[in-house]
Amino acid sequence: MRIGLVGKPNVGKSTFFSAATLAQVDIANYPFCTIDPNVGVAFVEARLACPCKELREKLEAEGRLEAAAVDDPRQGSLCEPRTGTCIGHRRSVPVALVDVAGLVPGASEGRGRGNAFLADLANCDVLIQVVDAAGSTDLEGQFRGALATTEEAVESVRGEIEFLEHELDAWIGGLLEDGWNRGVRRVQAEGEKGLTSFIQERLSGLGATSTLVAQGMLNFNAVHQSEHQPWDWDATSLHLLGKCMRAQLFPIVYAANKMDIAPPGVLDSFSDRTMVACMADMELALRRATSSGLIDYQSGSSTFELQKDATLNDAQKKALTHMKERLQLANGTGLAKLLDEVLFDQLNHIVVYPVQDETHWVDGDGRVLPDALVVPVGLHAKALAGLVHTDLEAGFIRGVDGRTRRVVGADHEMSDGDVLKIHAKS
Ligand SMILES: Nc1nc2c(ncn2[C@@H]2O[C@H](COP(=O)(O)OP(=O)(O)O)[C@@H](O)[C@H]2O)c(=O)[nH]1
Ligand SMILES: [Mg+2]
Repeated sequence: MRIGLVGKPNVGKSTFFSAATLAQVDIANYPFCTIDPNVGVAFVEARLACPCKELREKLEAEGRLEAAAVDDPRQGSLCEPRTGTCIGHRRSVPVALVDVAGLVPGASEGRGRGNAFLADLANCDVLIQVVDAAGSTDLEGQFRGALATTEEAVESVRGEIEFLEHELDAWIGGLLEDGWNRGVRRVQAEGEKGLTSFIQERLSGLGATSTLVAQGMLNFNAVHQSEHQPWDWDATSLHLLGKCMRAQLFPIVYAANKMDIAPPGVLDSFSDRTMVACMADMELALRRATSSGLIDYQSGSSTFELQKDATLNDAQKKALTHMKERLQLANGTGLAKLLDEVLFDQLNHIVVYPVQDETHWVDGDGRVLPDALVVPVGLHAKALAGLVHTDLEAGFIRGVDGRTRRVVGADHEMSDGDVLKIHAKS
């Protein structure tokens, strides 16, 4: 799972990236991460409470555990996450975030960072386009002199959105057009099935799966009108096909950044898209103030507290008071909200907890609920086993639901918050 941050220069991508990936992690624990400086780990809070909440309730009811102390730093959490944290049963899960710089006119034809830009993009499952909701910069990222009106800002954001879509469509359309006639004629005997597998092959470098391509074809067929056979489709048809495939391969959600200096009402014009108001530089400032022990701020919150023992000078106090007002007014910086929407609404992912012992919810070493995996909704139990270990998938016998203790088969569909014990031949 990789989320790409894209957009024209100077919209705040790197600021967003730094803020979201500030927590230093040992990259070795995150197989999806490379050591590239523009790839990092962001933590997103699971929507449902960590199952360690139920575990605590059960143990307390049985008189085997005292209630958590009022000053418990983990606020009652019992689990021992291998990655991320769990405080007050709020479990965080890791996702990879990529700062994809280099969107310039002609990027799809190799201009600017061209191929490096496309290579970064190819590995992403979903894109967050950071846009300048204040309209403070032009398409090249140059700062404009005066503050924009609402109309100007809306116009400017619209331009940014069209610009990215155009570059992506041109890139994917180009990959399809290349050798299209010869390629498609080759599979003509297989009809629609041959066509979709041909498209999947052409776009395999971009993460095209048969499901994604099939869905793209459905959308394409619903709007495409041509009497011609696929190998005779003209540039217009192929462009439309590229557009439909792009929407499947790279769903885009929007971070309307620089909300602190944006004119009012800009978001109203984009209610047909997933767009969240953001203040990336405030999130970065708040997280930095938290790591230097000045404040206590939880990402996603609309307020923060000063640390009791923090020594602040007047300027710092003033700046923090100002930020607090802004934050409350905006109901948060928007970054946590956006990542939550991307992961759980746009990508329809869930969080599941594989364990080795269905009674105590521990692994072989007695670690409580060590893993929280982000997976697509409905993932089969056997496929989940494969995510834990390839041997577990190969030797899969059955699963046991940690709550109901019911035995489930290989094709059991996982739901959000499930705890599952996996039995496999060793
Ligand atoms: N006012 C305001 N400025 C921001 C915000 N986020 C980033 N910036 C500023 O925008 C400029 C460009 O940011 P940067 O992250 O380098 O943009 P990138 O080129 O898209 O990576 C910097 O001066 C940031 O401090 C924000 O939420 N509000
Ligand atoms: Mg940057």
